[in-house]
Amino acid sequence: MKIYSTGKIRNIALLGHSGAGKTTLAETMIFESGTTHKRGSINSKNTVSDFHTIEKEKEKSVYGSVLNLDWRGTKINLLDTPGTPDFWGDVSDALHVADSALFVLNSEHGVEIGTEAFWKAAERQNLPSFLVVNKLDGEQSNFDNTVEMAKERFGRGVVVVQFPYSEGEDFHAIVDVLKMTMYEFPSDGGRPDKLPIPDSLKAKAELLHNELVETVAENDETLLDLYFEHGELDEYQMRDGLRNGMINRDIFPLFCCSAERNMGSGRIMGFIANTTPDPKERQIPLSDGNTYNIKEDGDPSLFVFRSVSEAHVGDLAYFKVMSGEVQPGMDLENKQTSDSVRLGSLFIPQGSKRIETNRVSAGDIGVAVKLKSGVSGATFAASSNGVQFEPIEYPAPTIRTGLQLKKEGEEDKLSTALHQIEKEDPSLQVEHSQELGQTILHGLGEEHLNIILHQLTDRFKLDVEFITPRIPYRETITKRTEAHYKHKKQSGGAGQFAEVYMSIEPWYEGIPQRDDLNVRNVDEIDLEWGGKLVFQWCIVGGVIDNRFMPAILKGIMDKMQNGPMSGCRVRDVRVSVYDGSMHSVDSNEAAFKTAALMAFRDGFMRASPQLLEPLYEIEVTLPAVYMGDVMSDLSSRRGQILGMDSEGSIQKIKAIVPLQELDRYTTRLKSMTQGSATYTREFHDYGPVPQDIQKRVIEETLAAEA
Ligand SMILES: Nc1nc2c(ncn2[C@@H]2O[C@H](COP(=O)(O)OP(=O)(O)O)[C@@H](O)[C@H]2O)c(=O)[nH]1
Ligand SMILES: [Mg+2]
Repeated sequence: MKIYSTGKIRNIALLGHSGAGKTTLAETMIFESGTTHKRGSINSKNTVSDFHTIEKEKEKSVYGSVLNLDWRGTKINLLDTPGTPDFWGDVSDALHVADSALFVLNSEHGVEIGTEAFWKAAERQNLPSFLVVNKLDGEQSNFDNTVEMAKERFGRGVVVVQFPYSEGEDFHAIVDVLKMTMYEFPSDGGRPDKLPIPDSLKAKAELLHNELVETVAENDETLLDLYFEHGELDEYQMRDGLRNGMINRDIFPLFCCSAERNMGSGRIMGFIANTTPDPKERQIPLSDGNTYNIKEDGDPSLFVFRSVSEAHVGDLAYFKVMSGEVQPGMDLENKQTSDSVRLGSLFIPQGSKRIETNRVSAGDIGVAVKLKSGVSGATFAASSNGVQFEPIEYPAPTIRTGLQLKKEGEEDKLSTALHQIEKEDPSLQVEHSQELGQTILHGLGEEHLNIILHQLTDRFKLDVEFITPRIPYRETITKRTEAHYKHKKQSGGAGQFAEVYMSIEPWYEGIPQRDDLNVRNVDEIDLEWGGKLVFQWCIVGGVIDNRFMPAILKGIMDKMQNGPMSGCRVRDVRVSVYDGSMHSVDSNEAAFKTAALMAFRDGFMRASPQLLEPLYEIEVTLPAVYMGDVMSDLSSRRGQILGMDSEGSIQKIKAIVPLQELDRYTTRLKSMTQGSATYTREFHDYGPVPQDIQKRVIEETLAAEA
């Protein structure tokens, strides 16, 4: 296994909307570099990157994969990613370990919504980015339109390095305005001939060349001086300028290719090797808020960005070396748990394959087997090295579903399987909700959840199904009532006696004090399930002994956990206990607890109870043409529109929508917009449920209890 120095390594994330050609481009690059001898294709289901059965079935990427190739002495690691927001988890980790991002655009469609979303993510990570316009051989190819859209969305920093000689069926040559030459390809692609730029395109090439040089010069004072002095920048000055412009995200160079016909990938690999920043140049966030640069020497440290389990092998931890050199047999410490581990065999990943290696240098990507606690986000380093890298941030879920076993008896197996899947896919959240009595999966889209179901049935052989997830409703009251309960029981020996009077009222922020009561003690309780209980002790003259106060509070809390109206949690009430009586022998804690519970229940039901439902703030991003449909659908979902915004032909809608109306929303949105829209959501607050739904929920609870 050849070992590369850090300066000779490039980690490139391939990003872009599904179907743009990322996997095909990766396949073409590996082939063109001589790393593989057969070029696979999506249609023949034999690419290096899409090796999972489900990916072959769907003919598209579902999981991220790591490939590598050698381009004239530089090692290029390609982090191929799935292009739909459903599988965003593997995009997050690729963004985290890449040194630059290559955005693949489909010249038949221009900049698509997925691409735009990933661009924003790369921007948040401050990741140097460049672009390639693919599918220039496509019938509907429109290079100029694609470039225009890219400039509109990503700014003037997008600069053309290449344009096609012709597009569509006749695509066979690319004009390069950096090298000022034309590449003409044989009909089956591969190595091009270098030709002078034809006269007919000279003026255009000159114009774009000057634009490119000026953009580079404008972003670098030294280069600007040189440019003024000589009226030109040489190839090396251009490389430096482009690299610095990329690092500062001022410049986004744009290239051309047809991945399918194997035309153009060589030049892109050359650019990656010569010009894109190496791993040492990336500012990596640390847990303590500082940043870090990869170091070639020093104590070894590594960051795990993905964890996968494979039959017959066990857990595989994908890692990037952050300093020094990592070797099998080394003792390292997990910086989160302080566990000490000894590294076993190490490998270099190539799609589904792994090649064993005896060292991995700083900046490179490797795989460790059976690395204890080697979960995604973990830092391992020599015990003397205190470094700890910031964990990867995954997007918030947009969809949820209930999950249940079709027959009982496999609960443990299910829980182990979910635990494993959650470890491998941190974008999935598994919630065992005691409140709802359901297992709820939170994911990034219907396709994402379906892949989880597929794993559970196929890989873990579990007989499971999705069910409608219950809604975590809340109960509250809308007016004040007084309640009284006397608990009295005489059964043989010792009796039970307790009597309480309480005032129950809706609580809200800034509620005035009760002047009519003699408040002796206030307990302001932040409820686990949101909202508050304010408990006031207003007993005078010792009619109820202070020692019964906790039992009374407990009685109220018990009923709040199992609301009087529908069994849902209660929130936002103020209860003032102001009178009562006790018996010197028969009064005890249990009696007061019961009395308080009964009084609370009775008062609550007379205080005009109201059911509340969770509301989410959502943001939908969609092409303007679907605006009408999406808006009217939102209003049928009881949505309250907060605002609209537009960026070119892309629209954004912000709205507050009840969770109940969002449970099938991703699917509906997809079908309404031909898959071109995305949305994000965030919990907003609880709000009152309309009376008809309240009535139905109460009836359902009563029916379930009967
Ligand atoms: N005509 C044409 N088709 C392409 C090209 N690149 C990829 N494709 C096809 O487009 C589809 C999607 O490609 P794929 O590599 O899976 O896209 P990804 O989702 O970005 O990984 C496949 O059917 C490819 O064969 C290209 O340059 N030209
Ligand atoms: Mg793909």
